[in-house]
Formats: sequence, C-alpha cells, structure tokens
Amino acid sequence: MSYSFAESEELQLMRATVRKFAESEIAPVAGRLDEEEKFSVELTEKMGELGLFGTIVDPAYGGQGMDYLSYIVAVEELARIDGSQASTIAAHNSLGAGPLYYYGTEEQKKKYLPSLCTGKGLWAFGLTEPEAGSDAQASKTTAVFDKARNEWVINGAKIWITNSANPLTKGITVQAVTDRKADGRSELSCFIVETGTKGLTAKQMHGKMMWRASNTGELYFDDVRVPAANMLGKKGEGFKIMMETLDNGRLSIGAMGLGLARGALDLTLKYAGERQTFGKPISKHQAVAFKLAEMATRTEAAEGLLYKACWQKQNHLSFQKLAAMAKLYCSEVAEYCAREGQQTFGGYGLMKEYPIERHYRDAALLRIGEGTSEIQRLVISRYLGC
Ligand code: COS
Repeated sequence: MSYSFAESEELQLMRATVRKFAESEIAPVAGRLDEEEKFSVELTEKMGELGLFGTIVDPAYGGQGMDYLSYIVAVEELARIDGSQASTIAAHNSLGAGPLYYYGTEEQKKKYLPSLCTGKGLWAFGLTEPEAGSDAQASKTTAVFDKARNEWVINGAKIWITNSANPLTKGITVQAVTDRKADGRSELSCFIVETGTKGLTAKQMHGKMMWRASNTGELYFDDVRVPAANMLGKKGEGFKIMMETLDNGRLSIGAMGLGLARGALDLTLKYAGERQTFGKPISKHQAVAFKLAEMATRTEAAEGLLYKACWQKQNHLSFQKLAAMAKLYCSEVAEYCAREGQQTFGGYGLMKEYPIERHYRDAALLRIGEGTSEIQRLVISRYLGC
C-alpha cells in the first residue's frame, strides 16, 4: 500500500522482457506490416507465449495473475515500438477478457477465459455503433427475449471494433437495448456472442491511417440468437459494465500514449545525436536540445500521472478520474512527442523508412479511441462537480 517510485523486480523483469521482444521481434517487421495493413498471427501467438494475454487474469482461469501496473508496463513497452501490436494486447486484455473476468459467472469465466489467455484466441468489445460513439447510451442494437426458446435475439450493427474480424476472434461482448426505462432512456444489457453464431457477420475494415497492422471490424447482427445464459452481468447492467470497462481501458490507452511518447523521444535522441548540421550534432543546437528537454519532461509527467492512476486501482482506491486524466494527458504528450520528433527528423521524418513517421500517424488514434479527449474532459469536469 505504500507509495514508491522504485520498480519491483517483477516489474523490471516484465519491462526488460517485453522491451527485448519488441525491439528484436516487432521492430524489424512493424513498418512492413503497417504498409501492408497486415495483422500478424505469428506475433500475436508469440506475445501469447510471453504471457501478455490474460496478464491480470487469475491463474485459476489460465491467466498470469499479475498486478495492473505490470500489464500497463507491458503495453507501454510494446507501444514504444509499435502501436498496432500494443493495441491488440490492450484491447484484448482490458476490453475483451476484462469484462468476462470482472462480470462473468463462474461458468462463463471457466468456459471462455482459458483460451483467451494464450494468444490463440481474441475477444472483442462491442460498444460503438455507427450512431453511438461518444453518446454510448444511444445504442440502437436490440436484444429481444424469446421466452419459448429461452434465447435472446440480437439485431443491429457495431463499428470500429478492435480484434473483432480476425481468424483468432473467438467472440465479442455486445451492448444491446433490452427494454425502455421509466424515464424514457434505453435499458442496456451485455451479451456474450461467440464467433460463428448464425446471423453474425464480421467484416474487416480497411484504409485506417494508424494502427494499420491491428484488426478492426464492422459487425452485423441479423437475428443472432444466444442462450439466456449468455447475458453478461444482470439485465439492465450493460451500460455500467461498459463504462467501468472503459475506466480500465483508459489506463491502457494512457500506457499506449506513454509508450509512444517514449519511443518518439528515444528515436529523436538517437537521430539528433548522429545528425550533423553546422559542424555539430543537431542535439547540440539549443533549438533541438530544448525540444528534447520538453519531450522528456512531459513524458516523465505522463508517467507519474498514469502510474499513480494504476497504483490507485491496484490498491482498490478510486482511480476513474485519474484514469481519464492519464488517458487525456498521455495521448496529448504522445502526439506532442511524435510531432516534435518528426520536426527534428526534418524531411526524413516524413518518410516511411523512419519509424517516427508511423508514430506520428499512430498518435492520432489515442485522442479519439476509447473516448475522445473531449469526453475525457467531460468526465474529469464531472468529477470536479462541474
Ligand atoms: N462507471 C459506472 N457507472 C457509470 C459510469 C462509470 N464510469 N459512467 C456512468 N455510469 C452510470 C451512471 O451512474 C448512470 O447510472 P444511473 O442510470 O443508474 O443513474 C448511468 O451510467 C448513465 O450515466 P450518465 O447519465 O452520466 O451517462 P451519459 O449518457 O451522460 O454518458 C459518458 C456518460 C459521456 C461519460 C459516456 O457516454 C462515455 O464515456 N462516452 C464515451 C464512450 C466511449 O469511450 N466510446 C468509445 C469506445 S471505443 S472502445
């Protein structure tokens, strides 16, 4: 419970292991996968072998049983090299396996979690719809109970769902309208829908500017029938489950921002130490040195905020406001570092041959995905009583 900035041996080992893997296995292929818009099953399985799936899940369900900060550091180290691989891990752990782990019945957890802790199976989070993004209560997807068959019948569509249209996708947690509340708002509930269920179509989305080697899908539900036992949580608890899941997800996006910022800083420091102008390395010119100083300072501040939020969560203290702050700030620092890094690289920073170019594109997602920066400010301001 005590507050310490010293990393435990376990955390240091996690950082060193994931960093080595990211530098030796991901870095050499990240540019090509991004260019070809190709999800790598091979890298995903290797990340599974490293224990990056089900990181926080109890070993009783096949997970690694690690603390939250270890998981966050793993995401950070992946994102330092490549946003796509980091997003596969982050979306699977916090949005995919997370709700099953936190809200599933014993039966559901035993049935689904073990295969989701190996890297051979992905699970997706079906919240966003074509007309329900920031306004997540505006879901139009419906689930109607068929009493005779003790089944729910789901109709609707979801969009921009990470890990949902992939050969490894085992299923999805779907938010759907199950009734209308007395105040006129929709009653929302969550359902477990397995891949291959009749009436479910998953279509991979193409043409993203960022995270091009991660899998993003559109889902269509056409009279999709699931047994009554596939409800996750209780009827009417869907929105709460989704919102609490996003509270955790914000820490993952924070980790992706921090990692990307660190990656951009490291690339820029190296380049600025090698590149010469006016007879000396550009890092010796104050114009560049000050950029590096600012990037390093903001990265440290982002780390402090994110790790504090994780520490609060780990110690069962209120962390939701800090999670929104960490998501907001880390994504802004990531964008700042990617932009200033690219500026330092000059013309080379505009070329795909240099990973800073990919970082620059990947950073854009962080201020939009899992709640825009505007939504984070809304959430934070509500905690302030505004
Ligand atoms: N944890 C638990 N419960 C929560 C919650 C949270 N973080 N946030 C809201 N709720 C509950 C509220 O307590 C309220 O419960 P009651 O109906 O019992 O009173 C209910 O949910 C509705 O809350 P509220 O009226 O505040 O919801 P809003 O429609 O105003 O929306 C925001 C709140 C904007 C914060 C929410 O819609 C949001 O986070 N939007 C962004 C969604 C997003 O990130 N989309 C991208 C997904 S990419 S994976």
